[in-house]
Amino acid sequence: MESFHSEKLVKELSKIAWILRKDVIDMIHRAGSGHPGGSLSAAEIVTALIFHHLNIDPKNPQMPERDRFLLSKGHAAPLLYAALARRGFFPLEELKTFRQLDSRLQGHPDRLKTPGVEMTSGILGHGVAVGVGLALAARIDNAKWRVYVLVGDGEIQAGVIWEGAMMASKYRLGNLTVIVDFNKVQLDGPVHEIMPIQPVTEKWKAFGWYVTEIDGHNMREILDTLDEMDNIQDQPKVIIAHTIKGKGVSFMEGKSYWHGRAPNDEQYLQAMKELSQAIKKLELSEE
Ligand SMILES: Cc1ncc(C[n+]2csc(CCOP(=O)(O)OP(=O)(O)O)c2C)c(N)n1
Repeated sequence: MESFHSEKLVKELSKIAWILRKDVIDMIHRAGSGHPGGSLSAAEIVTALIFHHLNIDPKNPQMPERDRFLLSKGHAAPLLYAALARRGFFPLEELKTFRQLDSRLQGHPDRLKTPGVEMTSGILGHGVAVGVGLALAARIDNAKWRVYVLVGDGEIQAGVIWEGAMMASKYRLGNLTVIVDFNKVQLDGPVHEIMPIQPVTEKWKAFGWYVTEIDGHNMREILDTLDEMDNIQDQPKVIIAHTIKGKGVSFMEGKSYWHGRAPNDEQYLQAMKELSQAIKKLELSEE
């Protein structure tokens, strides 16, 4: 696949993903609860969407022609909030209120509370079906906006995901793209042990979707694939993004223990040190 994205853009976006990881760890540590594993795994995907691919406007979050991004795996809320704040939807300072009573930034996303949040989520499994509804609405309105849904690999064990998948295929919803954060680990163990989803590519294909598999931490690949998906107009599309749960924090990587747990003070310092080092490394590679 030919890439039209400059090295500068790819590096800038990669760096933002790492900054969001620091935000996530900071928010969860401050709150004393939250979900680091599945937030860290999706950092590049969410960055590519919110900071580049989506047609959204932080000054006008309800702009009718905006693209819709649905965080179906709502427990990754800290990542979404950090991205929205850094993109200018609300003040960065507000991230400090994550999970506090009366904060706009609750433990799971609430579309009526937070600017830029398009779907209330946290109860897993609903994003694909909601995405189908929105994609049909866009079609009825003859509107150009697109719908993107981020789901977890454990999440797609839910039956309603596949009801949505059938319907998207029936109506050939070319304006709908699902991204599976395929980090191989769910709440309390490996996905393949709890309820295998493989062969995942074949499953989506059998449901009538256009499927592609990528490295979900490779910014250029993500950007190129999102562009490629725009060229496919006559069927729904799914990107299987291979990722690492807890990506970037050595002691969290690949561990279900870190699915929904806050680091203690010592772990927090270690995590922030590692993430800062990753950012330094990226910056040095720019020179
Ligand atoms: C319907 C429903 N059942 C159970 C839960 C509790 N829960 C929260 S996250 C999670 C695991 C999700 O795993 P996965 O989709 O792989 O998420 P990720 O690894 O990306 O964090 C579960 C079971 C929920 N939020 N909703």
